[in-house]
Amino acid sequence: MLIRNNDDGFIHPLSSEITSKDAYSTRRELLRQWSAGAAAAGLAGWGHREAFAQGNAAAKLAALPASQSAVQGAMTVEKLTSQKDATTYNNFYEFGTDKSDPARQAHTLKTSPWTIEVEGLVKKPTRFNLEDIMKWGAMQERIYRLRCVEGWSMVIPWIGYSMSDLIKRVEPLPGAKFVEFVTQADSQTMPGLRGGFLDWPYVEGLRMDEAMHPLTLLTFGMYGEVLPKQNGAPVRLVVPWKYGFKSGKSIVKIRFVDKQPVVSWAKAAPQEYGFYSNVNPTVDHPRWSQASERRIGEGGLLDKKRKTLMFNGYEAQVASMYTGMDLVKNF
Ligand SMILES: Nc1nc2c(c(=O)[nH]1)N[C@H]1C(S)=C(S)[C@@H](COP(=O)(O)O)O[C@H]1N2
Ligand SMILES: [Mo]
Repeated sequence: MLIRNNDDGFIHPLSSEITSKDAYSTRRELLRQWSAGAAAAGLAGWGHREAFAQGNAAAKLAALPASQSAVQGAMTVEKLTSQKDATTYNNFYEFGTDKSDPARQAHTLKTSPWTIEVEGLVKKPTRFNLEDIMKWGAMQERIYRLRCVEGWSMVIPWIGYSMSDLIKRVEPLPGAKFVEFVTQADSQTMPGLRGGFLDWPYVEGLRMDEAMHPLTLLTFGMYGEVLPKQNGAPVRLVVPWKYGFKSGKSIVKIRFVDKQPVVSWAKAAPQEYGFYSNVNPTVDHPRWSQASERRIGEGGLLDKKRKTLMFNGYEAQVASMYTGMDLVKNF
């Protein structure tokens, strides 16, 4: 069945109703349209981001080749958010709390050399070079929605491999029940560390089965290129069925632990941000509803809203991990 998108007349099939080959060519077409139409999609009121994009046109990022992903749910065919929007409207509190801060300030982040320390309940705790880690899985492109807890969302072609590839490689011990992700905290290069309400470093965590889920992406790139600094270079997580803050950027440590880690947002405001943070439109944030979201690039200031889907639309793939759990209590 062909669905007509009311906003722009763009026609796209439901991913469940097409073969993956069709999905891929449709996706290619999307990519083509996206690159052709990115400038035209620029919206009034977003001028500072336009200015940024123009001012930094010279900052070319390296291409990151990737193949099509066969993982279920990774082939969502939806109109992509423009690369400009995805790289200039960001949350990365280490570089400031305004959405335009990371794009303006993250250029100071030093991403090379980069190492990740694998610690805790693993066979052999080791510090690895990014270049080595990048070889532990086949780079795949995956189109995931990312929904921020604040009520906006984007559709981004990420590049990486399943976190499970790394986990298998480092051989966690049976006692490892959770994985903690510690991100970079360098007061020399990250102006946001001086102020702010979060304890640094920014820490996130997943239960082992969540971390092992094939959709959980250890992410090195987006839009065919390595990650821009404001999007969490050189390596971040993307957990598509959880609110955006679970997807830690610029990871420096991966720690296997036996107890549920104390994660940054839950520590800062435990009534507002739980450990699980699954996208759940039926559980309101204490200060706002989570029933709908604004897709960045759609409607702009007119604030067109779309209904937020359970598990951000990945219910078929992930719901079974939470059977028997009270998702209102475990928010
Ligand atoms: N280290 C770090 N990672 C982070 C954040 C942050 O402030 N610091 N913000 C999170 C939030 S709230 C969101 S919504 C996503 C946004 O990712 P994007 O800006 O690349 O879209 O990154 C997440 N990862
Ligand atoms: Mo967020």
